[in-house]
Amino acid sequence: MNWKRFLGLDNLKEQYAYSDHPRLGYTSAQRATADRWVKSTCGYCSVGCGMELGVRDNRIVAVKGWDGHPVSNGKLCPKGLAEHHMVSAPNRATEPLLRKAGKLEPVSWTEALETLVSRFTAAQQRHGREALAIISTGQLLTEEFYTLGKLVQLGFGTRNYCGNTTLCMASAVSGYKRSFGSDGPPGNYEDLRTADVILLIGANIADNHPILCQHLEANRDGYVIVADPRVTKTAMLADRHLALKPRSDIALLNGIAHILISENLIDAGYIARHTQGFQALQEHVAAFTPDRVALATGLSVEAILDTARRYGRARSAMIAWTMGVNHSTQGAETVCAINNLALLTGKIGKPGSSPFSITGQCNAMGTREAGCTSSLPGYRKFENVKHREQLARIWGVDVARIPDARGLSYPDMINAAVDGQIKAMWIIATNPLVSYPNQGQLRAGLRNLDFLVVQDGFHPTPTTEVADLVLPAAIWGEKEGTYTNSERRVGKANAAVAPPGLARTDFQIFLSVARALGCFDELFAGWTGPADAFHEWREVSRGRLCDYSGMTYDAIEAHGGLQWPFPAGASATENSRLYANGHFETPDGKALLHTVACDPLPEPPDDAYPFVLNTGRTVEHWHTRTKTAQVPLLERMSPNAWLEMNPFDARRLKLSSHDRVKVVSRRGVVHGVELRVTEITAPGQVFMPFHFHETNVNEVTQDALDPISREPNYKQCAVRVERANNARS
Ligand SMILES: Nc1nc2c(c(=O)[nH]1)N[C@H]1C(S)=C(S)[C@@H](COP(=O)(O)OP(=O)(O)OC[C@H]3O[C@@H](n4cnc5c(=O)[nH]c(N)nc54)[C@H](O)[C@@H]3O)O[C@H]1N2
Ligand SMILES: Nc1nc2c(c(=O)[nH]1)N[C@H]1C(S)=C(S)[C@@H](COP(=O)(O)OP(=O)(O)OC[C@H]3O[C@@H](n4cnc5c(=O)[nH]c(N)nc54)[C@H](O)[C@@H]3O)O[C@H]1N2
Ligand code: SF4
Ligand SMILES: [Mo]
Repeated sequence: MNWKRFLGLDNLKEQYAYSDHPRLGYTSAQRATADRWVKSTCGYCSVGCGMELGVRDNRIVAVKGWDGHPVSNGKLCPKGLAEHHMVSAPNRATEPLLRKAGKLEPVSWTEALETLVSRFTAAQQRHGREALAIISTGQLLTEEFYTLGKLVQLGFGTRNYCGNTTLCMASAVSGYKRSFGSDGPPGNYEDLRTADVILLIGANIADNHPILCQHLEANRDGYVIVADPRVTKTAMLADRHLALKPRSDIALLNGIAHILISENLIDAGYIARHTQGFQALQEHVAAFTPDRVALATGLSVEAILDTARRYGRARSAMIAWTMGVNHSTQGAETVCAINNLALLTGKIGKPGSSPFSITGQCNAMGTREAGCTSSLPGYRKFENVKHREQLARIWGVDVARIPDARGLSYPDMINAAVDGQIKAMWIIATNPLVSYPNQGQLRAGLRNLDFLVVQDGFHPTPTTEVADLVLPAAIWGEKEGTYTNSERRVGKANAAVAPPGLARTDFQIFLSVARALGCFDELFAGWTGPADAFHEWREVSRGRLCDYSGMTYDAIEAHGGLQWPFPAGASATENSRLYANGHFETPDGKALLHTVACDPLPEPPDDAYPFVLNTGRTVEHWHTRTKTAQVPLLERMSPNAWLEMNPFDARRLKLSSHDRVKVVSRRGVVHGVELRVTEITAPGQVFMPFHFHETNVNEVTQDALDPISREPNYKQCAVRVERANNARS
């Protein structure tokens, strides 16, 4: 299979080179004559491609791939290639806006910052410190996360700090912690290039991590298996597609474990030396016979046996997953069931062998490493007194100021706002009024707040529009710092141009807030730029799993990124892996095998709501489209939302392609969606992308949460589909 041709990556360079953009006021001739090129890292997804930004007259006029970059070697996907178009888009936020008499009015930064501090502290004085909640993102720089974490935990003194990463990677984080004692993806992209068998579970990399396909393409002999209920582009590229029933992954994984054990395809020595819990797992999976698993998953016994045998017999095998696993009330447990397979066979920490979470946002990893959300900086644990003491020492503060338990998770904050416990909120670089599940509950929470600050690079967005205060932020291309990609590679992002109007980098905004709050001298004395935060963060990470202590900005740039752990003297070119020595981050150094039960769907289909609704993405758009809707080429390729339905169901409902339908759940309705009748989606299931706020699928999704990770179950809810009388109904 020629992946590049299939994905249309063959001729993309040409298309972009010759597409003029009159609205942005320049032509391709001008673009070809960029004055200078600035090296950077892509700011969309977690693949972390290297790129060069062509600059002329304080505009990024072109983008090209960075030849020889270890991740992307000169290639970029459609979003990356068009990334510069959104930087100078007309709807960038350019000035602070404060709601006065119901209307957002421009104000000075001084007034904006004084208002933020006085309203936040007033809410905290009246209702307790934890009445203030902060929701951030996976899209800031690590230096910004580190700074914000200190500001929130030590400056404002609230533990209620979380991010959109809980809508995304939380299940992977919890699963890693439960199996291995720490967060941290063990493998790397080299595994995609070298593994004998690659099992992708609920990961549609052809749309969502396109440049990873290049690594698979380079793996001439690798056998690719894709487990996804939908016939995604990735499934079409695979050697075998396991079109399993929604959320039957646990049955499949337990079934594979059963076959591995019963056919003696396990590594008994590894299990004895490096794991705990084998006996219980063996007893638990005994019931998951191929016949029963076939019934639970809808797959053939042959497909299940073949998958297990290939995985077990391979010299090296990788299991990579994304949101088809994480977006579930059993997300964390599914991750443990994946980790079980790697541990049973000893396929971890070796070339080509790893369980591997593919991250989502460009720097979701950075907030996991350095933020203060679900753990303390440097993967330290809130509940570990030694960890708190270490941090207190480095920061020069009393240990009592470092919380001994995490605060509320993002969805729990929304629920607490509905209940009246959260009174003030600061939302940074996320757009919940499109992306949060069950929008009705979110609106009820936001309505209840006394004060809402939204800090975004764009305005208006559905979320900035309801804010009391909008802070205009610089975005990718306008600021400097680091992003960590899925394979723990720390890449450098650079400022190529100045931000528009009065917009400031998030880093500078956090320092200004600290000054207005009066904690700058205590927490950030002498800091002027992100390099100061990076310097301190390196010390904080020293000796930890995510050790940055040997890194410098120059070395990161020179090598196209460095993978942690990177203590002084580490190799810049060797691909690093975690747990190569079989030692895990648990008290006794052993990994834990988990017994995972198959729970029913939180909202099974029934007569009134007969379809299982699956939601996700398409290659052209980024999340809530604040960015990609500004790029005409991407908009033209994917101008509106659609609902995929199998011909079998369409015939029954007397619907055809391009009909307008409404999607109805117990929580809400999406009106006027275009129907696509296609066998991509199986009978009884429908699929819709979540990018379009105009037809927002999150009006109908459910906010059932994983009890461990608190991640929402975005991938399955029960709906019915009806013909719409017109586009609005
Ligand atoms: N173009 C583009 N790329 C992106 C993004 C974007 O918005 N646009 N977002 C980035 C982010 S933040 C993320 S998190 C990643 C997400 O990347 P992916 O996880 O690849 O994206 P999704 O489309 O949300 O979901 C992946 C697949 O899960 C499948 N799935 C649904 N239910 C199940 C199930 O029960 N079992 C299994 N095995 N699979 C199931 C869906 O059919 C879908 O194909 O993409 C990143 N890259
Ligand atoms: N139904 C359904 N819903 C989903 C998902 C799904 O699969 N299905 N996926 C979920 C997942 S995995 C994710 S990650 C979320 C993503 O959901 P969101 O985080 O809401 O999506 P984005 O559009 O990336 O929002 C980022 C916001 O930050 C702004 N921004 C960009 N760069 C910067 C910056 O440097 N500084 C500041 N201050 N602002 C900036 C952008 O303009 C934008 O408004 O959606 C979740 N929602
Ligand atoms: S694959 Fe991801 S990191 Fe690479 S260019 Fe595309 S969006 Fe950017
Ligand atoms: Mo995500």
